[in-house]
Amino acid sequence: MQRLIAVSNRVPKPGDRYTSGGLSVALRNALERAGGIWLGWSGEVQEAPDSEPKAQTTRFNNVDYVTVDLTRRDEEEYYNGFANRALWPLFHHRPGLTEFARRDMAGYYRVNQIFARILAPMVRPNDIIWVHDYHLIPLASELRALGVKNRIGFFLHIPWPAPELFTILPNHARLAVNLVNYDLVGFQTKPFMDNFIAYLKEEMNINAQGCLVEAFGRICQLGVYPISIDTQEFIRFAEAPASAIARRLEASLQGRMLALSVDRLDYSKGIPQRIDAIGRFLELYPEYHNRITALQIAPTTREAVPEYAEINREVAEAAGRINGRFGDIDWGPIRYINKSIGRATLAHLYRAAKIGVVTPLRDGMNLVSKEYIAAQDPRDPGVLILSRFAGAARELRGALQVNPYDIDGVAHALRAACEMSLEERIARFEPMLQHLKIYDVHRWRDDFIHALTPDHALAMSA
Ligand code: ADQ
Repeated sequence: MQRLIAVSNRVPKPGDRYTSGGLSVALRNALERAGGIWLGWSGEVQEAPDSEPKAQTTRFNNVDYVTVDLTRRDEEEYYNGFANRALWPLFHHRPGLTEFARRDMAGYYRVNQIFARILAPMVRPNDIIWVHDYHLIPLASELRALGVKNRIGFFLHIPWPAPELFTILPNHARLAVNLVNYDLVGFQTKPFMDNFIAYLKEEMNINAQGCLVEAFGRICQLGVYPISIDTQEFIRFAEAPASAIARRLEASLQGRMLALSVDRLDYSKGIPQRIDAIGRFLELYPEYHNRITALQIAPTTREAVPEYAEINREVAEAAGRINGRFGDIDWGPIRYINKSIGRATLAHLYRAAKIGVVTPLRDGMNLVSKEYIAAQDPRDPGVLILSRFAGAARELRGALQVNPYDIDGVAHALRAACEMSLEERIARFEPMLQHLKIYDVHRWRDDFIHALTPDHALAMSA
C-alpha cells in the first residue's frame, strides 16, 4: 500500500475538523484513506536551546501527526527571518521589504535538516512525500542526502518571482537546485511556472523540455495545479440558517449595501490601497453616502515581523481618515476589525455582501475570492471585484477584474458593482460556480497525488 507523507511548516490539530480550512481537510482525507504521516513545526518553542529537537507523535484515524518543537533561534532565523523577511516579500515582488541575512539562511537550512533527520527513518519504500510551501524548499535535497529515494513532490502556495527578482537572493542558485531535487514541482499558475523555467534557462543554461527539467542527474516534472476550496462545504454553510453574528451584521446595516473584504493582515493583500479606493468612490459618487458599508476583516499574523505591525497601523489610519472625512453621526463607511471568524459564519457574511472586494497586489491564488463565489445565493448573487494579480483571476473570469494600484479604476469597479443588473450578475456568477464545483480542493489534491505516484511517472518518461 502506498502511504502519503505530508510535510508543511505547521500541522493542524488531529481531531480539529471544525475550524480547519479546505486544504487541511483535503490533505487529511487523503492521509486517512491511505494511511500516512503529517510532519511539521508544533508552533512551540523549546526551552533548552542546545538539545536535539524532539518530535512528538499523535496517532489519529490512521495518521501519525509528527510535530517538532523549535528553538527560539530557529523560530527567529528560519520562520521570521529567511521565510518571512526574505522569501515572502521577494516572491511577492517587494524587494524593498526584503531583508537577507546569511545567519537567517543558515537557520533555514538547519531547520530543513532537522525535519529531514526526523522524517527519514519513518519513510517506507513505497511512500510518496508531498512537501508544502516556501518554508521547505530544501527538504528534498536534505532527504536525498540521507538516502531517501522515494518520489517527493513540492507545491508552492505563493507566486514564483520573475528571474530578475529571484536573483536578488544571494543563494538563488542553491534554491533552484533544491527545487530540481523534487520529482514533481507544482505551481498555482502557468506564469509562475514560466518564471522558474525562464530562470533555469537564463541563469543556469538549462532548457526545460515542455514541463520536464533534466539537470544535475535528475528529472524533475513541473506542473500547474491551481488550489481551490471545498466548494460543496461552502455552499452547505451558506445555505444553513444564518448564525447570530450574521443576523447582528444584517441588523446593523439598516438596509445599506455591504462590501466585504476578508484577508490575513498582510502587505501583499493591498488593504490600504483598497481603503483609498473606497474613499475615492465616495468622493466621485456622493449619491452612495450612507448607502454602503465596507467591512474589512483582517486578523493579525506574523506579529514578530516589523512590517506586519506597520501594515496594521497603516490600515487603521487609512480607515480612520476615510471615516473622518465621509462619515456622519449615524454612519461610518468603513468598519475595520482584526477578528478571525469561524468558517460557517464567514460563509454567511460572504452571502450577505452584495460586493466582495478582493484586491491583493500579488497573490499565489487567493481562496477568499473562491469562497465568496461559492457562498452566493444563485438567485441573487453578489459581484466579485478581483485583482488581476491574484492567481484566481485566471479562473474567475466573471469577476470585475481590476488593477489594485489603480485607485480610480477600483472606485469605478465599485460603482459598476453597485449598479449591476440582476441579469448580468447571474450571467457572470453561474460559470464561476460551475467551474468551482468541478475544480475544488479534492480535485486539486487528487491531480497532484496522481502525478506524484510512480506509475504516472513511468508513463511520462516512456
Ligand atoms: P493566504 O495568504 O493565507 O494563503 P488565502 O488564499 O486568501 O490567503 O487564504 C486565506 C484563508 O484564510 C481562506 O480560507 C480564508 O477564509 C481564511 N481567512 C482569512 N481571513 C480570515 C478571517 N478573518 N477569519 C477566518 N478565516 C479567515 C496562501 C497564499 C494564497 C493561496 C493559499 C492556498 O498566499 O495565495 O491561495 O496559500 O494555497
